[in-house]
Amino acid sequence: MKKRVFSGIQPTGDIHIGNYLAAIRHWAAMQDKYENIFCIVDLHAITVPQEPKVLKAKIREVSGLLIAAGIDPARSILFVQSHVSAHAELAWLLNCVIPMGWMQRMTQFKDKSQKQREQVTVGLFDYPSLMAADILLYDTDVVPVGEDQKQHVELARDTAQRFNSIYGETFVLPEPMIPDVGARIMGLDDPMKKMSKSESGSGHAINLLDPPEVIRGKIMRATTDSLREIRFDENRPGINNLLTIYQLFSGDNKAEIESRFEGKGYADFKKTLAEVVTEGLRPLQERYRELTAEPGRIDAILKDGADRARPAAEKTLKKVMDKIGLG
Ligand code: ATP
Ligand code: LTN
Repeated sequence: MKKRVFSGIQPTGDIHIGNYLAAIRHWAAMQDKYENIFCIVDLHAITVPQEPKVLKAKIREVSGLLIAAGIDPARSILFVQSHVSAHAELAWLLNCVIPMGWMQRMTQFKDKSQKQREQVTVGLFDYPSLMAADILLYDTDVVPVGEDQKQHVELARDTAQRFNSIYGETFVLPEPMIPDVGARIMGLDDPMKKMSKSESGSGHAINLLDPPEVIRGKIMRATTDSLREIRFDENRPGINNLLTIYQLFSGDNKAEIESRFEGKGYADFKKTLAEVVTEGLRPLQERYRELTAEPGRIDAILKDGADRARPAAEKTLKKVMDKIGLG
């Protein structure tokens, strides 16, 4: 029996190389080893304001990018969260089990609510409960995510444990899977901040659909330091981040990379990095163009995905309702 993988991505902003290197790339590579479900989490997206037309278009764009990055709808289930109503229903039931104090400890809520101030919604606070529902509905064993989502996956696991201890064995306990390298890609304009879709600066993130000249411009302008040596060093976050991106796109090891750039300047290194990133993204961008040229293809894949996900989700929901004494 293969273990079950579940992960999600929000259809907001532009998908960037942080999402790709820490999450999407691994999802694609793991497909044969596991049984996979990947979800476009539109209900999570609306925890902050979204323009309806843009949201609709982004759902298709993200789905297309996942397929172009190698997620194979024949081997993995790919679907949109709001197409399976059990996600919202289980989130409510979990709301009634999760202690308020657990949610108050979530660092993502603290960060995001500081930026949003008086516009913060109850949905943003409740985000981790919906995420726990996503994971627990499918008897998930493994949740591959970037470092920033570790705390949320742990909350899902704690919630499963708490529910099981109150109502008896019900949920499988999920575990986060965080990559050793590249679990937290930093912004190019500010290497102290995580690369993020919701950050607006034009030099902040490299997006998967950026053309070569845009990629090159962003990398050439990336913040580094006034030292000269091109070496992996966590105390030098700018150059360290760029080297990590180089490492992941080239597949070379750290020693090889350091010796290749010994005695070279930052400008030379940045030019080579821009080429490696451009070449690394080229096949994905070509596949994306082909895919979006076929009208209706992505919608058909998403409908099929939801139809395949729904029975498992409804079965878990029914089991949970029975245990609680509902229905
Ligand atoms: P936002 O910053 O707007 O919340 P996001 O960029 O974090 O969005 P998500 O859709 O929330 O994007 O995340 C999708 C996946 O990408 C998750 O597994 C998340 O952990 C991972 N991820 C996001 N940003 C980074 C980053 N800078 N480095 C590594 N992984 C990341
Ligand atoms: N919160 C996640 C997206 C997400 C997710 C999930 C990831 C929603 N539900 C379930 C893994 C499993 C994020 O990346 N910001």
